[in-house]
Amino acid sequence: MIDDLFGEPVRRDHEALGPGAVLLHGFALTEAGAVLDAVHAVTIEAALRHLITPGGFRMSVAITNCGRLGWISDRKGYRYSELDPETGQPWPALPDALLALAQSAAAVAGYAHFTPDTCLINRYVPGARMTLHQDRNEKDFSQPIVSVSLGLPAMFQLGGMQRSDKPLRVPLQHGDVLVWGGPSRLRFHGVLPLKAGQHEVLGEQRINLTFRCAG
Ligand code: MD6
Ligand code: FE
Repeated sequence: MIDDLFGEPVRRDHEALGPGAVLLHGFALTEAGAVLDAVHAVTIEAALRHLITPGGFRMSVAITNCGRLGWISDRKGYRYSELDPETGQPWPALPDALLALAQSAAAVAGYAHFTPDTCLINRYVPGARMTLHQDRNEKDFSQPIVSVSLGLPAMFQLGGMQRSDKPLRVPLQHGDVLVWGGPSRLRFHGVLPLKAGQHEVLGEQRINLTFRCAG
C-alpha cells in the first residue's frame, strides 16, 4: 500500500480472481491522463450512444469503439462491425497509448502476445448497470480481455460458467485493470448499478475500456 496525493490508500498489487483472471490494482493510474485524452479524441469522431438490445431495451450504458472492429447491438443481435452504424465510417484507429496500456497489462498478467483489434468504450452514469452476460461474440477465445476502469468506483460481479453461479463482488476503482482469459474467458459477469458520486477527474461518471481480439 502507498498513499496517493489525496491521502487515499492505493493498492498496487495483483489479485488473482481465479485461473486466468487477475486484477491489477492501480495499473493504469500513471497513464490515466493520456488514456482519457485518447478516449476523448475517439468520442469526437465516434460519439457515445445508447444501443438497443436484441430484446428491444435501451442500454443504460453509452458505448462507442475504436480499432478495426467495433462491438454493436441492435434488434438483429450483438456482433462486431468494421463500420460505425451511426456514421457509416470505419471506427477511429486504436490510439497508441491505449494499445500500449492493454498489451503491457496483458503481459504482466501472463498473456505475452495479446493483439487487440477492438476497444469498446463504456460510459456509466449513476444508475447505469450491466446485467450478467458472457463475452462470446469474439472469434478467438484463446486471447484474453483487458478491462480498464476509470472514474467513479463500480461493483463488478464475477460469476462462474453458469448464469446461476453466485457471482463474486469485485470493487473496481479508478486505474484498476482486470485481465481475464484462459479458463475464465467465458465466465458470466456484470456491473451493479453505479452509485452517485463525484470523481476528482471524471466527475459523475465511470468509463470502462475493454480490449479484445475479436476478428
Ligand atoms: C464494465 N465490463 O466493466 C463491463 N467484459 O463496465 C465487461 O463487460 C467486461 O470488464 C469482459 C471482460 C472484462 C469486462
Ligand atoms: Fe463483458
